[in-house]
Amino acid sequence: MSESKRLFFALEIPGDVQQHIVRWRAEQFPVEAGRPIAAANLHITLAFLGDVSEEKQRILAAQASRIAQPGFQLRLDDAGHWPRSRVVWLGPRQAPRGLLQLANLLRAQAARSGCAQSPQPFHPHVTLLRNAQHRVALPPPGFGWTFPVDAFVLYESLFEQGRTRYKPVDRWLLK
Ligand code: 3AM
Repeated sequence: MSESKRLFFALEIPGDVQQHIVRWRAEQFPVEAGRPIAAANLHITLAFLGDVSEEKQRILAAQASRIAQPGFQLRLDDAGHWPRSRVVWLGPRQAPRGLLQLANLLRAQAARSGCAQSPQPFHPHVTLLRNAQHRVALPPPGFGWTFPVDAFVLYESLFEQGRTRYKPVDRWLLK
């Protein structure tokens, strides 16, 4: 039997934007607000797949490779706190249509392949802090980073030496 991998589709955040975000995060949130996610792990999940066999990964990758849609600009200019999941996040005030279309398609393909999808509506976001269990003062409006999105990625979620690491395993261009 082949080994399964914990996988998800996501958008990358460019390295320079990751660095800007973590600097801004350190200024905006006190250390007790929650556990900061490492710069290299900042991403926007499009579809969580769970533990996936090699065979199912091949099917999902083949479906992903047939997606034909143009890239888009993404502006991250909103932040919030979800007390139930204890997450502080960064996201777009206005999600681009291309982002919603891509996520909907990947989530529908995943569901058809037997990867259960959350019934919650899709809220595109970058998780900034985890274990944010107390009320958090949110940054005043006025922040924001804009970047072009020209690809989406299949990541493997690994837990190594006490740390989570997201390893890109496949990548498709939007064009
Ligand atoms: O992008 P974020 O950080 O919100 O919360 C997990 C993370 O999302 C989410 O998948 C991303 C990469 O790990 N995730 C983990 N388990 C999940 C599940 N059972 C899940 N999303 C939905 N259902």
